[in-house]
Amino acid sequence: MAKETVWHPTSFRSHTLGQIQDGGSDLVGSQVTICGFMEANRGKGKICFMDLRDGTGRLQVFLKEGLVSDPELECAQNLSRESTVQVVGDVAQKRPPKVAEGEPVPPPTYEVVAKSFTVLTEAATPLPLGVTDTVSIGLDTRLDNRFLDLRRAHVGAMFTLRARVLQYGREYLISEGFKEINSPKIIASASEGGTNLFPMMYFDTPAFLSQSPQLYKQLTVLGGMERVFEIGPAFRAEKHDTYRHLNEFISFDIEAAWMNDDDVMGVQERMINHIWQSVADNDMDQIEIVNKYRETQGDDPITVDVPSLPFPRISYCDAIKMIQDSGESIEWGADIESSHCDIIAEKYPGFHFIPRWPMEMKPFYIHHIEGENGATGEQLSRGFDLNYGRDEMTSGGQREHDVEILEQNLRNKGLDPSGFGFYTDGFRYGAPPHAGWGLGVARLLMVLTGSRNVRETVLFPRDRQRVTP
Ligand code: AMO
Repeated sequence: MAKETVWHPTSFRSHTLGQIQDGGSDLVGSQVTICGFMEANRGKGKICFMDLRDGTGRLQVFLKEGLVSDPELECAQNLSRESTVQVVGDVAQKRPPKVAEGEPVPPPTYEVVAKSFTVLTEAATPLPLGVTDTVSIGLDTRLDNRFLDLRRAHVGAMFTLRARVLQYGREYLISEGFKEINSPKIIASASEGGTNLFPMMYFDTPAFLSQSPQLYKQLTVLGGMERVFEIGPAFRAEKHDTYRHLNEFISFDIEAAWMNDDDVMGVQERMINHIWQSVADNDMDQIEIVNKYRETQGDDPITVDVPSLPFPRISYCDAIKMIQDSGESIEWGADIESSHCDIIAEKYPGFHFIPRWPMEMKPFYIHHIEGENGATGEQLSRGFDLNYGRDEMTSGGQREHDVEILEQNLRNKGLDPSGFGFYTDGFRYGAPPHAGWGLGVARLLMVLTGSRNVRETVLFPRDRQRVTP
């Protein structure tokens, strides 16, 4: 599992700050070259202390008259925060703090005593936002200056956690025989219905940005790849303006032959369980950084509670009944809105599946259920959602693999099968039963990091108001 990272020296540095911070005792007395952003500088006259930060940690640098030149010392004392510097010096153990008798002695810490000091770039002042401040900063200012926002410890930790979630998800699926694929993002026909497409010109032909890898992941499984997954962008021209919708998002998709809806729900819950367990085993340092910031904002700390298996399954029919029993008016066949999800979440606050939606409400590629109808006689489907609390994380289902029914499904949705020949042809020469799902990565991260807005978990979000940076 999580292997030790190998930090080879680069042209600019011999060691990372994290290496010295964590492995300082072996390095005491050795000369190192380090680089970093200068977070703070203290001291006048003959000395200066600088706090440096790189992508691996933080370290104090000590500069002293006589050990560095006078211009170097003066430059260090007057340097603006967030400037980048390179330091050559010797690793030393810091003088331990005085502790009262009987108090535990803290572990040793290290610093670099500079022999030479170079400014790589000087940061302009004032900074558009404070990197070490804990004052709350508006989301728009943060997103406009994401390059600086990311330098804040808890924001960096959130994106480290995001990278880990993708890593653990990948490694889990690979352990179940899935292979990673990449499908085209420039497409000629819609997969999730005809609306919400971003049109574009592909040379002289009208085309669209892909809403989902749906049709291509299916074609790959029809091609015999058996189990595939993709982590890639999906584009939706939806006019939503909510905390959980973006116009570009990363969709984590799987598709697998010889599986039905129940089977792929199993894959999903095992994968999420593995992700949470791996974060609990390896990444609590990042969670603590996030919690340290949350404390300054008066927010409750986040905990990593590994969800137990299996996740609850509340069929669409049972969900409707539950909502009706609570006194809300909802008809069988209606969509389950967020306010309805709140009712379900009272009983099932964590991850829970809602399987067996009416066929009418699911896309044309979803498989129907034989011989079982809904409350008012409608056809049920093998489509499901995964929710966490009030938010949908995933949609998925078993796919229709009988080409005649598939073409009828297209017609039922008002779509012309002739526009889908590249897809339906894939079913004419032997088609395995298959199933899959698509998971919104940012929404899963919201759950893990206790974020209230999906934009917190996306580096450069694209919404109706924002297309830069
Ligand atoms: P669906 O359209 O439900 O299903 O999308 C799957 C998941 O993607 C996320 N998602 C979004 N996240 C942020 N902003 C949006 N605008 C947005 N739209 C969707 C959600 C959602 O659950 N092809 C099917 C999947 C499948 O059946 O395999 C599909 O795309 O978390």
